[in-house]
Parts: sequence; C-alpha cells; structure tokens
Amino acid sequence: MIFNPQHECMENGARKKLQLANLKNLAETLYERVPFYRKKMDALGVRSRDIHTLEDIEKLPFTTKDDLRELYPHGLLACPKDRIVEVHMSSGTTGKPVVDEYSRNDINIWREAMARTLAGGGCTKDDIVQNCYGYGLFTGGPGAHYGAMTIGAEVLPMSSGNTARQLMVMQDFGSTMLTCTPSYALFMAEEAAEAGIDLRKLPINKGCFGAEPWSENMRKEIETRYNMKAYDIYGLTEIIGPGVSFECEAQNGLHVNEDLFYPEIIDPQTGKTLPRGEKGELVFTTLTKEGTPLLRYRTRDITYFMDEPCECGRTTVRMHRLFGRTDDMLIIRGVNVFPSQIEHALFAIEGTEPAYLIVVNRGESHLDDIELQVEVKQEFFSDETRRLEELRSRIEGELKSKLQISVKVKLVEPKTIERSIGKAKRVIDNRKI
Ligand code: DLL
Repeated sequence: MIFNPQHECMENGARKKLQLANLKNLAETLYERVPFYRKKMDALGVRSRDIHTLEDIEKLPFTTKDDLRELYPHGLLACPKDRIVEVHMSSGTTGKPVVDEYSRNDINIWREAMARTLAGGGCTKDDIVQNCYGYGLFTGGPGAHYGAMTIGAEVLPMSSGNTARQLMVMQDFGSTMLTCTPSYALFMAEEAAEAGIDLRKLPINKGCFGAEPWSENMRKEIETRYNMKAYDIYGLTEIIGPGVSFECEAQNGLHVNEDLFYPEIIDPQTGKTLPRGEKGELVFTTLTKEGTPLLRYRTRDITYFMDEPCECGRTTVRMHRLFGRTDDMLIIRGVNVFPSQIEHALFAIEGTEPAYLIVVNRGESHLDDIELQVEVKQEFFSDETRRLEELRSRIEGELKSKLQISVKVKLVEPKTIERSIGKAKRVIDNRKI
C-alpha cells in the first residue's frame, strides 16, 4: 500500500519545484536563527538568494557529527524553545550524544514519514504491530509507534528485551507485523526454537527491520524462520529517526522520503557531489523541519542512488541498502575492510550461524590481526573434529580470496557470542591507535 500517493508518486519536476522552494526557505531561516549556520554561510559568502536550482545546494555548507557534538545540547535550535514538544538522542557511546528536538509539526512529519515506511512493508489498519524497538531516548520505538498509529494499526508497545514475554504476546495477541533490529529478530527466533514455538505457524507475516547493518543473507534467515517478508528501513536521529528511507514490496533499494529529506551522495574525501549511481557518502538536508533542521548533514553512511523506475509506482529516488559507514572501515595492514564484507562472505558458507564477532588486535610485531569468531551449528560440535577443521579452513580460504587479507577464524559453539536486544556490536577493536 502507498500511504501518500500524492507525494510518493509525484511527477519529478513538481517534486523538484517543491524541494527548491523549501530549500531556499530553510537556508534563510537557518541564516536568521542559528548563529552556527550564519557564520558558516558568511564564511562562504552564500545566502538563500544564491540558490536558483537544486544543484546550487553545493554552495551551502555541510554539517558534521562533530558540529552537532560541539553544539550540544541546544546550539542548533531554529525555533523558539517553547515550541519543542519532544526530544530524542543517539546513544552517544563515542562522545556527547546527538540531539533531535521536535516541534509539534516535526512530530507530524515523523508520523507521516513512518506511516509511509511501514506501509511500504505492507502495514494496514488491520495489522497488529509488535514494536520491539527500544522506547526512550532512542528514536526506534517511538518512531514505529507513531507510524503504526497514523496508519490506524494496533500497536503493541513492547520495547526491546524480555524475550519470553515477547513470544508469549506474539502468540496470544496474534501479532501480524514485527518491528525491531534484525539481530533482535534473529535472537527471538532462536529463543522461540528453544522453547519449541514454531514461528512459521503464527500470524506474523512481515516486519520492518533497521537501525543497524544487516545483509541479504540475514534477511533470508529472518524470512525463513518466521515465514515472513522482511523489509529494510533506514534513518538516523539527526534527521528524524527511522522514516528517512524504506523498502517497498520490490525489496530492491530503499525509497527516500525526498520531499522531506533531500539526499545527496558525495565523495567523502573531497566533499564533491558524485555522478548519479556512484557509491559514496550519503548527505541529507531536512527540508521542512522546524526544531533542529540540518543543512547537508554528512551521515558517514555509504550507498548509491538507484534511479530506474520502481515497479511499485513510487517515483521517489531509491538508495541501495547500506554498504557500511565511512567510520566503520577497518584498515588492516593497509587493506580497507568493511565488517559487511566479512559478513557477506561468511553467510554464504553452509554450517555457520548468523552470529559472529570481529576482534582486531595489534600484535607484538605491530601488525594487525583479525580474529573472526563464528558460531557453528551444534551438529558440527558433536561430530568428529575433522569436519570442524575443514569448515574453519574453508571460511579462512573464502575470506582470503574475497578480502585479500588473512583472517584467523575461531569456531565457537552456538550461543557463545553475546546477543543484543538493540543494535548488535560486531567489532571489537583492541588496537590503541
Ligand atoms: O538507528 C534510527 C532507526 C531506528 C532506523 C529504527 C531504523 C529503524 P541512530 O541510532 O541515530 O538512529 O543510528 C543511525 O544507524 O547512520 C546507520 O549507520 C545505522 N542504520 C540505521 N538504519 C540502518 C539500516 C537509528 N537499515 C545509524 N541498515 C545510521 C544499516 C542502518 N544501517
């Protein structure tokens, strides 16, 4: 179902006109109300009157995560403080959290963006949505809640954790849709199998998963274990939370809500706009927000645009599902490696479970080593050690040929790697660089 055909299927020229008008407005508002942006625009000698086409956005300054941290907590506020009705923050594990302050209108934008998102995953007013994204400062829980309510579905505001209760509610209330991180969806599936619950027989038949990287193989795993359709949804606190882009039934790229969040792809090194279709860093400008709107925010997420028309009828541009982040790239002995590449190579190998951990160490010789801990199906452990040894060297060989680096593989028993109820932690980097 398309939640808002008027905007999602708008003719591209008409959408561009709307985007341009909103961009000019935004540039003027930010110049007038946010000293940080005024300084930046003065330094570049640019004002809203210099914006004549959407391409002119390149004249405007970028915003970075470091800027947000420096301006914590209220430095980016662009409307009177008494208009703010809700606040969310990222977890801030690597510094001060980044903050999003929402006016009532911003919450309405979020509702709309998330209604489109869940509708993309097949949600209708007849659905019972079991929402296991965390509630609180994290945007996942409230975002999915607002979206489901806007559609008129019934929401079970479970938050994450307490898996036994999740499974009980899923059975007793007949949930038809699941919203949570993909790693938590798999964790619940494992617990269900252990408790003898056959998820495939329950009414749950679709889910919207995101907030962390996941692969096509993980999607297949979730779809098989639940007998459901699993959709990728993307967003970030700084821009609105979830609701920035989402997959439709074609499951081929994520439609960007581009009338609300204007996307660009740039070369992360030079900051220059890349030709359409090239892979680079995703940048967003919030076109209609009032509380903490952002100009050209550098997400550090890596993807490319897919311009070919989508069979669903939406005309919004699609982004390929994420390849990783500019800042999660590991440089091992000079070779650039993304955790997603390791996951991709690993999951193609029969016998492994979808749980793994990448540990990076710097040895005495100052050379970096990657150890990959991989869970293996129980039957391998009860078998002769030769089979385990064969599997181990097969994984090492596969990784070596795909990534051009040597990875030490350690096979571990099922359930040894710590599970997460929110975003999974896949990398431990012990190097002190
Ligand atoms: O994770 C918002 C969200 C909630 C999205 C629920 C989807 C579902 P943050 O905590 O600010 O916000 O983290 C944002 O998470 O820049 C990406 O690096 C990553 N991320 C989000 N969605 C995906 C996805 C929420 N579908 C950061 N695939 C982003 C891969 C994702 N990474």
